[in-house]
Order: sequence, then structure tokens, then C-alpha cells
Amino acid sequence: MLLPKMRKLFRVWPILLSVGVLISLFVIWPRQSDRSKNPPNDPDDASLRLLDSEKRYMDNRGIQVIVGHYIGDSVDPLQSPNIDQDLLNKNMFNPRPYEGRDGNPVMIPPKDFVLMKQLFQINRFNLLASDRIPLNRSLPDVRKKTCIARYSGSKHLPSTSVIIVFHNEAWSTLLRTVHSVIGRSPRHLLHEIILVDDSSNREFLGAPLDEYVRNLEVPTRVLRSGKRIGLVNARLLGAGDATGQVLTFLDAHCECTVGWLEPLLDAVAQNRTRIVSPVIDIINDDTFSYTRSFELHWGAFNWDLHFRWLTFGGSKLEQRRGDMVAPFKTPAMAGGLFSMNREYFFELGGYDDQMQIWGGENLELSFRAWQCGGSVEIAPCSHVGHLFRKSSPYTFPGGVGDILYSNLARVALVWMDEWAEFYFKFNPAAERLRDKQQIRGRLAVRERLQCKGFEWYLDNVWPQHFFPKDDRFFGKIIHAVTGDCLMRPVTKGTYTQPFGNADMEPCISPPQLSQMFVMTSDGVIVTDESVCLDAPERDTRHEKPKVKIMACSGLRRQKWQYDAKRKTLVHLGSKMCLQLSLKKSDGLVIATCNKSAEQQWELEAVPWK
Ligand code: UD2
Ligand code: MN
Repeated sequence: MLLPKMRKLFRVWPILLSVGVLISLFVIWPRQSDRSKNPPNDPDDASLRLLDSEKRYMDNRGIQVIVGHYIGDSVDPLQSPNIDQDLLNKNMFNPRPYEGRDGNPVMIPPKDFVLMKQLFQINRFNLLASDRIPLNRSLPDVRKKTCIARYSGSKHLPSTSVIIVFHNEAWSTLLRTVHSVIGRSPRHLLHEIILVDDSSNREFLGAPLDEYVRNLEVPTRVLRSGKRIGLVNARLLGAGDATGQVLTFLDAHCECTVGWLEPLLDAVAQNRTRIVSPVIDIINDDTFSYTRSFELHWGAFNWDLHFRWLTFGGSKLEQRRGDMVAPFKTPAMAGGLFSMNREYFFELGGYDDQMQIWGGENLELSFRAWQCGGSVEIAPCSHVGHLFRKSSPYTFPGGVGDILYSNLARVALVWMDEWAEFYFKFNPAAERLRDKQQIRGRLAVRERLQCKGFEWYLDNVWPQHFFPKDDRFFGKIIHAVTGDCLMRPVTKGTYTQPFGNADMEPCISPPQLSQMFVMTSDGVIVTDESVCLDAPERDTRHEKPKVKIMACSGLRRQKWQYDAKRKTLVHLGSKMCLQLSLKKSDGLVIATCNKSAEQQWELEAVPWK
């Protein structure tokens, strides 16, 4: 039972941690066993576990392609054994000068493992490690040379208010965020720093924090929400109080690298309707090591409206060749880290203040910006580290499922037109909450700004999208002999890996998204998560090459043609036919077209709106 778990972990583990491997064995291991040992006592945990199944995965170059929703088993720490109020209120920040220097991993000595495990539960990251790293630790300069040159003169740029909202953040991560902002931004570009405390109950985040920020060299203040209002309303509180020309939002566990701010402000200065994010690097939740991430990721979302990172494919990459350091447009943003003109933020409708606690606001703002005349972009020269966690440490009053699905229902109802029907049809949890949403105020924003429709967004902002449309087939691909449905590899256990051999299973009724495919007019058979039916164009070794589900590439090896008369799916690159070999070992292959029943397929359309 233990071994497969470990194997999974290794697959998601960046190989970069050469020294860290041994350590990580110790660090991850106890955590994994902990989770199964302490049954979470949140009543809403059923939905929590569902979401916990989404993690990240690496593509074949070892690049993290998807960062899923990582809401996890939100145990109320107050009710966890061994964690009492005294421990939560204790600020255990105890820095050692060289720990974590240059973004290196922190090694916890074995004698402290028990304590480390215990403290991990509080914030869902290695608090003991964080508390050993100085607030001003050094990080590598991850910029390309061309980036340094491009932004060397920053005199003329507008200045920004930096807004950091938090709920029960650790002292060390919160203040390392603040110090990295102060230490790595040109002073004249920092108008102020606003910390918004969303009703934290840790004592050290009260008066001691007010006291601490008073002595910082950049004007910094703490606003308090009084009651728990969630991150959207906390950001609105900060934005309403800010006076800088630009607003820059950060999560409370970030570390900015040198030169992070200039590209963001420069992009906004050139065009006030741009919303610009940095490249989000990875601070490891166990070791606090800093890993630069790939610059050419862009943000989008899947059929369930979960945010996804995608890699640039074919033509999109070609377009970038000319200028690899200019900001590039992205259909959606991750949500936590971005700059935008302050006045434009309010003109564009701020945020949807009916969104609760966590989730959905990043897509809402992305759709609104694009559909109402602005843009969402990533500045590849700007790098900010973010501490990615595998689960969420705080409570979701009202239940995580209802909160997240209400937020997403609002996004769909206000912005997605017919695609809202698609979302609700396949997401009963959101459908249940649909009628409870009061959205008149948000529809008024859409009306006031004369915003375009979602179809325009899909066609123009994300032409590579994999959503159904009227000019595409959407439905099941059924084998004529077995009556089984083609399906994409789905989540097994806690690890999502949508690539692999294409598979056949008995068709599920009512229809499930895992058995739905889109076939575009240019012959691409694509499904959720941007994966495509793929076969080699020429293969001399195998007579019947295997058919796989792979990241969509736009290449000819992923183009097919349906012959409705013969009921065959012809692979354009090889001129061979999709075949389900009924001799078990072969499975789905392409083979010389031969009119046999094994090569006959029914495309059964499923209504999606
Ligand atoms: C990502 C975003 C996050 C937000 C979220 C969707 C990044 C790196 N992070 O999840 O900014 O867009 O997706 O909503 O893009 N917080 C409060 N009150 C609450 C809950 C959270 O103030 O009730 C704070 C929290 O302390 C943190 C920030 O909001 O500083 C974001 O929360 P998170 O770190 O749990 O979100 P994350 O990074 O998982
Ligand atoms: Mn975060």
C-alpha cells in the first residue's frame, strides 16, 4: 500500500531537489500518513476530498503543466490533537542567518521531526522551516539578460500600492513577503503597502504586527476586516483605501525577486487597461526552496472552471519567437499576483463582492477584463515566488463546496452565456446553487461596459480552446462492435494525469464529461484538459501503432477525419483507421483500413446547452 504512494510522489516531485530527496522522504512521508490518520472533522469534508484529487502534473519535459485546485482536508486546527490555542498564538520565528539563503532548501535535523510534523498542520506548510529563514533571505536573480536590459530605466514609471490580504498567515511568511517587496523594489515605485487582515485570530497578527510595520521604511498599514469577509472583499477593502496609481496584489506567502516590479508597472503604464501578472515561481511547501518556473506558461481553465496552466503550443510559440521578453496575452490569470491601474480597477467593476472566502474571482476578473475591452497578460521578465500548498489551512464557513460552487455559478451566470448551460449541465453541485445567486448588480456592470459575449472571448482570446461550439461535434465516440465509449484517462487516487493510452469503457448514463469529446472542423479530437487523440504519423516498427491521449500539439499526428458512410475515423498523417482490436492486448490502435467492424465508430452528439 505504501509503495505506490511513494511512486506517485516521486513523479510529481521536481528532480531539481538533488540533495532534498532524502529529506523529502522524511518530510512528505509523515504528512501523508498523518492525513489518513487524522480523519478531518469538517462537516463539509466530502467535497473537500473531491477537490483534493486535483494536483499538478509534469509534462514529458518535466514541466509543471497544471496547478489544480488544492483545497484540501481543511481540518480546523483548533480541533486537531496536539495543536492548542497557545501553540497557535505563539510566534516561533527564530531565524538563522544562512538558512534558506539564495533560495536553497532548509534541512530540518531529525531530532526536530516530531515538532516539524506538528507545526505543519497549522498552515499546511513547513512552519518550522519557514521560521528558521531570515525575513530578508537572498534569492537568485532569475532574470534573462534581455530582461535586465529592457527594464533598466524605471524612473518614469507610475508608483504602486501593494495590497496583501491574509487570514491567519504565519508571521515569517507574511513578513518575508513584505520584506521582499521593500528590498527588491525601487523605492520611488512603492507608494505604500497595505496589509488587510481578514479577521485572523492569532495574537501575533494583532498589536505586534501594527507595531512592527510602523518601523518599516515604506509606509505600511494594517486594515482589519472585523469579521471574516473572504479574500475578494478583503482585496476590495485594501483597494478602496489605496492611493497609488497602480494596485499590485500579492498573496501573503510570496517572495519577490529582483526586478519583479518594473515589468508589471511598465506594462500598465503603456496601456491602462492591462492586467499584468508575473511568472509565478515555486516556493516548496516542505523545504522552502525556490524554483524558477517556466516562462511560457499561460493560464486557462477546464470544463469544470478550474484554473489550469498550459504550455504554449505550435503557432503560439512561433508568435513569441520574435520577442521572448514582452508581456504576452493569456486567457485567464491564476488570481493572486497582479498589477493594474487603480482607477481602471474600479471602472471595470472592482470585484464581485458577493463572492465568498476563496475561488472563482480570478476567472471572473479575467472574463470581465477581456469581454469588456481590457486584457490579461503575463510579463515573463517579472518573477515572484509563491508558496504552493497541497491543501488549505483555514475554515470555509458555510462549507467549501457551497462556497466554491456559488462563486463559480456566479462567474458562469454573468459572463459565460450558453456555456453557462454547459457548465451547469455537467456540474450538478453548481446547478443546485444557481437559483440562489443574485446577479443583477453584476449584469449591470456588463451592460454599463457594453461587454462582448463569451463566444467572442473563446474565438478571439482563446482560439485553441477545447469547449464545445455549434460548429464542432460534441459527444460520445462509440465503438460499433462493443458499444463502449472512448474515454480519457481519469483521476486515479490523488493524482491527476490526463495523458496515457486511450481507453474504452462501457458508456455511462447520464453522459459524463470523461467520455465526451469535441471534434473540431479541422479534425482535432480533443477533450477536457486540452488533451487530444494522438497517433504516430509513421511507424516502421509496429504495424499497428497505439493510439494515445496526449497534450494537444496542433500537429498532423492529431488530425482525424470521420467518414460517416463507412463509419471510420481516418488518421490523416498515416491514412490508417482507428481500430479497437478485440484481441485484448492490442487495444486502441491505428491499422490499415480494411472495412472490418473493429474500425467502425459512431459519433453520438450530446446536447450541451
Ligand atoms: C489561488 C490564488 C489566490 C486566489 C485563489 C482563488 C495564486 C498564487 N493564488 O489560490 O490568490 O486567487 O487562487 O480564489 O494565484 N485569504 C483571506 N481570506 C480568506 C481566504 C484567504 O484573506 O477567507 C487570503 C490568504 O491568506 C492568501 C490569499 O487570500 O493570502 C489567497 O489565498 P490562498 O493562498 O489560500 O489561495 P491559493 O494560493 O491557494
Ligand atoms: Mn496562495
